[in-house]
Amino acid sequence: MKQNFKFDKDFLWGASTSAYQIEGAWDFDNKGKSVQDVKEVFENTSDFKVCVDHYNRYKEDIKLFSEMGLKAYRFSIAWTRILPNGKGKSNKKGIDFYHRLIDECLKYDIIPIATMFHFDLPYALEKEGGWSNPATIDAFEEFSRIVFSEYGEKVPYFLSINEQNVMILHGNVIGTSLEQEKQWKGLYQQNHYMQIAQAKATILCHELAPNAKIGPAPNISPAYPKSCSPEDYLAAMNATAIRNWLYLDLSVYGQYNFQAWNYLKDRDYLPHIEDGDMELLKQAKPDFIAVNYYNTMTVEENTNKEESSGEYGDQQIAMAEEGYYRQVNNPYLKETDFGWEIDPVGFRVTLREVYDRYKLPLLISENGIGTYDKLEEDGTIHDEERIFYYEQHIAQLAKAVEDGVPVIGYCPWSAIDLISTHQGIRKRYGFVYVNRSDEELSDLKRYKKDSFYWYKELIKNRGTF
Ligand code: BGP
Repeated sequence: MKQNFKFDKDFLWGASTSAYQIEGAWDFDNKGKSVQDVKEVFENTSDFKVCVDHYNRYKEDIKLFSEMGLKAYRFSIAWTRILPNGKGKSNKKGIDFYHRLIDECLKYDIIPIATMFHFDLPYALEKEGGWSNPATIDAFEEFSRIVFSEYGEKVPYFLSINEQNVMILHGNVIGTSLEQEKQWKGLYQQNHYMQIAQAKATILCHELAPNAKIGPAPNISPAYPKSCSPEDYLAAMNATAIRNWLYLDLSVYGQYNFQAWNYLKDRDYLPHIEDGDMELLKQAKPDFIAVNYYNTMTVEENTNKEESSGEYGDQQIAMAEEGYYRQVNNPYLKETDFGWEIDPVGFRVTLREVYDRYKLPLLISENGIGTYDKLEEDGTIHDEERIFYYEQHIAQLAKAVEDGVPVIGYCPWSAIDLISTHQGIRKRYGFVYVNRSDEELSDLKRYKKDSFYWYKELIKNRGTF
C-alpha cells in the first residue's frame, strides 16, 4: 500500500492518552478520588491505581515520544489532582505536576494538547449528585479558571470535554454513571448541564488564555443505512442525530438538533432549560472540533416495540430505539479481536460530514486499534495489525484533506499502552509496550513496538509511506 500525499509541514502528528488510564499514582501528592478510582472494574481487568505509572515516569515516556518524532502530545488533566474535592482548596502538587509535564513536552518541541475532562469526575462531586447537580457546572468553571490561568500561556490547544456523547450513551460501561443517574431523562439533563459547563469553559478560555484555542471532543460515528430503502435511510438520519449531532449542534451552534429534540420529546426525556441557558450556549464559540473516530454504525428501520434502549444499565443501550433505528452488523467490514468494526473509508466520511456541517478545523484526537500484543524474548513486539490499521486510516485521512477538509493534526490512541476503559491492559493500544498484565504489575519496563519505528518514519516523511 502507498500513500503519496504529503501533509503540511506544521501538521500535528501526535498521540493521545488520558490521565486516569495512564498516570496511576491514584492517591499520591494529595490527589482526590475520581469516579474511576471507586468504580467496580470488570472481571479479570486491572484497576486504575497504578496503570503504567506515567505520573512517576513521564520524563522517560516523553523522551520516547520525542524519539518517535511526535509533534504533539494529547494528555488529560486530572481534575482531582488540581482540586482534590472537585472544588474549594486547590492542590499545589497537582498543579505543579502538569507544569512539569507540559515543560517536559516543550523541552522537546512537542506541542501539548490538554483535555480538561476525560471521564474522571471528582468522586466528592459525584457524591453530591455529579452532573445531575447544577453546582457541578460551577465546580467545572472553578477548575477551568485554574487550568487556563496556570497553563493557558503554554498550552495552545485545549479539549474541553472528552466524549460527552459516550458518557451519556454508554456511561455504565466506562464508569461515569455511578450512583446518581440511571434514567434516560436524568442523563439528558446531565448532558444539558455538561454543555453549559463546556460553554462557560470555552468563554473563559478565550478570556483568560487568548492565545489558546479550545474545542469539544466527541466520539463521532456516522450511520449507514442497511439498505437503500427510504425507511433505512431515515433510520440512519435518526441514529446520527441522536448519537452525534445532538451534541455537536449544542457545542457549535448552541442549539438543540431538531431531530434529536423530537426524539427527546417523544420519549419524555426533555431537559429542564433555565432562562439564559440557550443564549450562553450560543455565545460560546469553539475554535475547532476534536474528533475521536473508531468506527461507523449501520442501522435499519425499527418498528419492534420490544427493541429499545429501555432501562438504563442494559449494555445494549442506544443500540436500538423503537420508531427510530436498530443497529446491525455491517457485512462489508472486518472486526478487531475485540469486536470493533474497522472502517477506514468511514473515517473519510466522518471528516467530510463533520466539516460540512460545522465548517471548523478538525483535530483528530483519537483513532486506533486495541490488540493482544506479545513481547518476544528479544524485546521486540511485532504489531503489524496496528501498522496496517494506521496505514489504511492515514490514507483516508490524506484523501479527506485532499477533499478540502482542514485537519490540524492526528493524535491516535494511544501514545503508550494504558488501561482500556473497561477491557484492561490486555487490550493494548500503544506504540510503546509496557511490561505488565492485568494480573501482575511486573517491572513496567517500556519497549518500542514495530509500530513505534513505523510511525517515526511516517512522521519524518510527512505522512507518506
Ligand atoms: C475512547 C476513550 C478513551 C479510550 C478509547 C478506547 O472512547 O476516549 O479513553 O479508552 O476510547 O476504548 P477502550 O479503552 O474501551 O478500548
